[in-house]
Formats: sequence, C-alpha cells, structure tokens
Amino acid sequence: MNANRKWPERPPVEDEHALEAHLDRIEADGETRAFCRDLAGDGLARIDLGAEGRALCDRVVAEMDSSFEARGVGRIQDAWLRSRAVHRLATLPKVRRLLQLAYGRPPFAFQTLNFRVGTQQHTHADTIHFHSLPERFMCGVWVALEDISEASGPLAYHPGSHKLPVLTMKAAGVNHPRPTPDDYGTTYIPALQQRLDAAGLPRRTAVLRKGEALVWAANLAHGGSPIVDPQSTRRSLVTHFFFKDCLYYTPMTSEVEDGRLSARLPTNLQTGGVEWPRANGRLVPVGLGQIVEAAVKLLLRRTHTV
Ligand SMILES: O=C(O)CCC(=O)C(=O)O
Repeated sequence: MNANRKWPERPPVEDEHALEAHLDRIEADGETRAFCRDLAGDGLARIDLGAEGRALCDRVVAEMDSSFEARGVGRIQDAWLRSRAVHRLATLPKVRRLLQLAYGRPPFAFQTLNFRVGTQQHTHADTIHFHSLPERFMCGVWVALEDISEASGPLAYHPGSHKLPVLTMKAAGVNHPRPTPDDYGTTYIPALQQRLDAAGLPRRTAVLRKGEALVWAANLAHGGSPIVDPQSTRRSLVTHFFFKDCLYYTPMTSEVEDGRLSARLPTNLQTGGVEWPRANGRLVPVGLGQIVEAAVKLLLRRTHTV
C-alpha cells in the first residue's frame, strides 16, 4: 500500500485557495482558523503557550543558562537529549495539534536549538537547510523564553516571502556539482536578499512575551536583527518540525534540479526513534553518516519521550 495515500501532497496551509475548504472539512475552531490563516497569509503565526508554556520557559532557562557560560557558546543544539524541560517545551501537544491541522500530516519535532542572546543570523529560509518531498512539509517554532525587547536583536522576518519560489543553491547561482556550506554565505545569502528587495517585501521584527511561540513556514525569509543593547539577553528555543512520510533532505548540499538529494534520517523527539525518509510510500536509502548520527542520538537521549 502507498503509505502516502492518506496524506495531502501539499500542506493545506501552503495552499491559500484550498485552505478555507480544508478548515470547513476538519470543522476547525476559531483559534485554529486564525492560526492557519495567519500562517497561510504571512508565513508566520503566533501561539500563546499558556501557563504551562510560561512555567516551562522558566525551567528551560534554569536548566540551560549555565551551559552558555563556556566562552564562545552561542547556541546549543539538541538540548532535548538531556533537558526534560526542553523536550517538553519542544513537543507541547497544543503546538503539535495546530501543526497537524494546518499541514494535514502528523508533525514531529526533529531538532532543538537554544539561544541565550540574539543570533544576528543572515536572512535565510529554512528550505535551504531542511526540506521535504512533497515540498514544504517543514516548519520552525520559535519560543520566547523571556520577554523580548526590541534592543536585544529580535527575530526578523519578511511576511509573505514564503510564497516566493524556493531558492535552491543552483537558482542562487552556484554552478558546481557539489554545493558546499561556503557557497551559502558567498552566493545564497546575497541572492535571497536580492529577491526580497526585488519583491519589495517589508521586514518586521517579532517582539514577543515569555511563553509566546511563532511558527514560520519552511520558505519564510527570516533571521536575527542587530543587537542594539550589548548587555541584553534574548533567550529562545527553536524547534524544527518535519511531517510524516516524506523524503527529508538537506538542500544546501543537494543538487535539487538534478534530483540528487542528500537524504536525512531525522530523529522524532516524540518517539525517541527515527523517521525513515520515504518517496511515494517507499523507504529511501540514507548515507552511513546519517545512520551513525541518529544512532548516537538514540544512545545519548534520556528516556523522556511522550
Ligand atoms: O533566532 C533567530 O534569531 C533566528 C533563528 C533561525 O533563523 C533558525 O533557527 O532557523
């Protein structure tokens, strides 16, 4: 049986014309409708994580802050492996429920990133780091672990930019057969900026309260704005999600137009296992490096799956 048969081939939330019919079909409540309409229109939607979310933010800060003391540590990847609070916040049922309704496939968190101060990251879309076939079954969830100030270098984004065509390394101007991470800075970042300028899409910043989350669509252009107050903190947790039964890959090192995709073997934070990539319902081979990395995570993780 084709394992993909029961899932949509395009996320309903990425298909503005089909969205309203989808919301009626699933008998969506008011909160879900508002969330999906924002995500469809702007490529970004806010969720209030409530009292549980705010309490978890405090726990994450208490558990993680000392890890940033080592000089030079700017971000901590996959702290969910050792922090129960990070794991819980990254897999909150409220967020998973909204993602399931918006995308029509079960979501799964596959990685977390903790930050203590603003990232000042170049504007990019996650579709250059992580993508899927069918396309756009990926999103980011950014949680404010404290009240964010404008001076701390908040998340910046271009509403509507997710509707632009996905920019691949080749489309950005990388002409050699094996794109490298260096090509990202020299070619992809300026090419994306040029596209945004040409499209005239405005840039906004996200000044959130503790316990608020932002979901961004896979192709939304976003990054970190400049830090104005060097003493400020901007504690945040970013969780990246894929959705069930897709082919997961790393576009930056793929030749997308020629069909040579660097397949990924993402961990599923909810189950603690891996999600083997699939194309048309069939398992896709992944490289040995991916298998070793996934095995190490399975060995390292604590037993706090949900
Ligand atoms: O938090 C930020 O400033 C940017 C985070 C980001 O772009 C990402 O994790 O993809």
